[in-house]
Amino acid sequence: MGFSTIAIHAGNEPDPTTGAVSVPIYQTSTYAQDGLGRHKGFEYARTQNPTRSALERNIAALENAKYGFAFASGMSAIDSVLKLVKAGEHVILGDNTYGGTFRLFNRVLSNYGVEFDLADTSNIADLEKAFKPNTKMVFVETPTNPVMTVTDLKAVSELAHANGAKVVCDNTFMSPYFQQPIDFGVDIVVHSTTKYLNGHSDSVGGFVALNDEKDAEWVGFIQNSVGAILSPFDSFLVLRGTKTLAVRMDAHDRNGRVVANFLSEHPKVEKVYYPGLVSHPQHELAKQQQKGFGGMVSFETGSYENAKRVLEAVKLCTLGESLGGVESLISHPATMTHASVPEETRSKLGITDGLVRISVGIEDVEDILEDLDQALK
Ligand code: P1T
Repeated sequence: MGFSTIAIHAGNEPDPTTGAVSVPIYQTSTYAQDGLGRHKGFEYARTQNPTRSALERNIAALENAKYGFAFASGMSAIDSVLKLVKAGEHVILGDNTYGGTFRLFNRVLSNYGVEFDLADTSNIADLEKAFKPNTKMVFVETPTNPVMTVTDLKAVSELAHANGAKVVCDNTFMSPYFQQPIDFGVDIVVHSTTKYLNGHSDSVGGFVALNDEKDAEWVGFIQNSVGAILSPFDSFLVLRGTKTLAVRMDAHDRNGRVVANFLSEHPKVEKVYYPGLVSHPQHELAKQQQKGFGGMVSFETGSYENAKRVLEAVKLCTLGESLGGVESLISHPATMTHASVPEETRSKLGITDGLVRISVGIEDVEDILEDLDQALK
């Protein structure tokens, strides 16, 4: 079956009691039981909820995974996956991830004895040096937030598996429509469903997709034990979102390419970060591994003052955190999404004070270009 067919039908069976074509929002905290130890498979809504289960079947299918778990946010999904790692074990974290992911390792997990080191996962030789005897996991984002570095998922998976470690890929920027990491050997996929999967900037959520039965059992156990579950209403919203994922991603990709090309020729722009540009250092790899390039584009304006002027002059684009919604959003990574990353690391990666990130929406692209042009001028 094709991607759109799966997106529209997986998990979306007509409701067994009423025939409702759209999975209802089961807004209940508990379920009547027929007798002691006799129930319909639903005991308590932290543990099971039919709306959430439908979404879990849906996104797991889109990621070519057997198991899926929906969480209250992307961060709680990532935190739950990291509960597969024990105190005294080591994780290699990509040196450029969403700032919140770095903060989780640096300020939270480190207090519980989880060791970690940063490595440039796009450089296999660099990554190889980071392995230790107690390395249990490699965590990558590709393309990275916000400088769009692409990691070879097949090469990383082979290297990690040879060293007895699992690979986790944060697939938020691509969505399963453009990239299915499990097909390249990745063990676990995580998402912030807040972004493209939901797609309408009206829900915060996260997702974990995986194939290993034992790990899935543990992630499910953590989901129930810790309780950072996605609500029935948010599950409904994301389930509605994924039905149009393919058409939205195609539109983001079309506009993203046009905006990246426009910026790369603009006299006020020093550098553009977008894997769809032939000038991108991993353009060929991106073409092999991704089915599209998406709508995330970052660009260098040269200084904090220039960035501030652009960010405050835009009229159509909204200045704000987040990405992946139908509307264009523009942000300043250094002071917003990546403020928790030390300045030294930021400047090494190119997250300068002059860097601006745009989540290109699906408005008419001429209007986005006109807005960016007047703001840059
Ligand atoms: O915000 P939340 O749903 O908890 O997701 C966290 C997260 C995880 N992974 C990636 C790649 C992300 O980009 C994010 C959140 N990012 C933003 C809010 C942002 O503006 O970049």
